[in-house]
Amino acid sequence: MTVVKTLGQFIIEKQADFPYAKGELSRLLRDIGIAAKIVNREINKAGLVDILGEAGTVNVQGESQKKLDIYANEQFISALESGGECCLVASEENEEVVLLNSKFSKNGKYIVAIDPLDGSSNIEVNVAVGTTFSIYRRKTDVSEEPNESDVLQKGTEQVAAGYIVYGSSTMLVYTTGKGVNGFTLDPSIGEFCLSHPNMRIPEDGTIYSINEGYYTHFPEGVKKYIKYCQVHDKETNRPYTSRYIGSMVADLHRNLIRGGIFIYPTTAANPQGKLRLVYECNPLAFIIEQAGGLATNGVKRILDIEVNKVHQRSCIFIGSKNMVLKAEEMMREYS
Ligand code: AHM
Ligand code: MG
Repeated sequence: MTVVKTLGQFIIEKQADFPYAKGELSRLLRDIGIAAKIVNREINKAGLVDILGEAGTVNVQGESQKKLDIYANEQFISALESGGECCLVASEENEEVVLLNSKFSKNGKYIVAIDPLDGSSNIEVNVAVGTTFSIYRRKTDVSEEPNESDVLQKGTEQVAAGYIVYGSSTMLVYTTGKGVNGFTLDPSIGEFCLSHPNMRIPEDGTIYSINEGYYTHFPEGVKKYIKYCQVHDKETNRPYTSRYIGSMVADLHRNLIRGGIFIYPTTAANPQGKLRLVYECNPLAFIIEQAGGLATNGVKRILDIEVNKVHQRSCIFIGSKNMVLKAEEMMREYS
């Protein structure tokens, strides 16, 4: 008989890794898992119930429509607020940080940074999307009101991080700094079940993921690396395969399992890079490092970058160790 281990069971079991833990982080992770299931349900029926319209417009039933990214934002925030362990949320959907004021959450010890629905433009065409999240300890004292300064912590300060990929099946992958584990949602029992224990990213991969449409504006080092990926060389399995979904979580999830590199460099439209450091790059960098890979901005480790703004952007080179090292080498040499 195959024994199924649910996310809830796994989290409780892992609490033993933290002897002084009171279960607060475990409850917080559980709350995120609950919101993920609700968001997943909505994504699955998106094509059926006509909620794909622009925010603020009215659907045929006369109800006001919400885009799924706004819906997802509300679901995660409300799950965190009722869960009571998180006092403040920084979200891609909110310009300002959101204070959670319920009786329990205002004393919560944690803060969460989240992109509730990354790659949301892909929903209309039935392509995978994702959620990324980071959990930090609150820095302000409980006697004060938590504020933006609580979010301005380096990636190395993350207590836990993860992503959810809503794909051909829905998966939640997370780390608390002791390896990476992946759970697949079994819709028949409504639970995330451990399906990918102790995930490791291959040190060498054969996939490179980058939007080559912006090629002419890439830094010289990136152009050289792309050319390197395309050159024929039997020994290193080149040319590599190019795969780009346009949902960072989905691209990264595939590369984590198969081995590969994802790059979003500086471009003309995004001279600092497009992706957001706090809730997109840092959680994924934590996961990938914990799985044995690397994440840099071309010269510096992502997790060591100073955070000055909640919505700060960064360029990113992330994935299999030897591929990221090679790309970095080219950035040093040519950019
Ligand atoms: P979003 O947060 O507005 O959805 O943008 C983030 C997404 C990533 O998932 C993806 O890798 C990237 O934007 C794609 O951007 P581009 O179309 O410029 O390649
Ligand atoms: Mg995003």
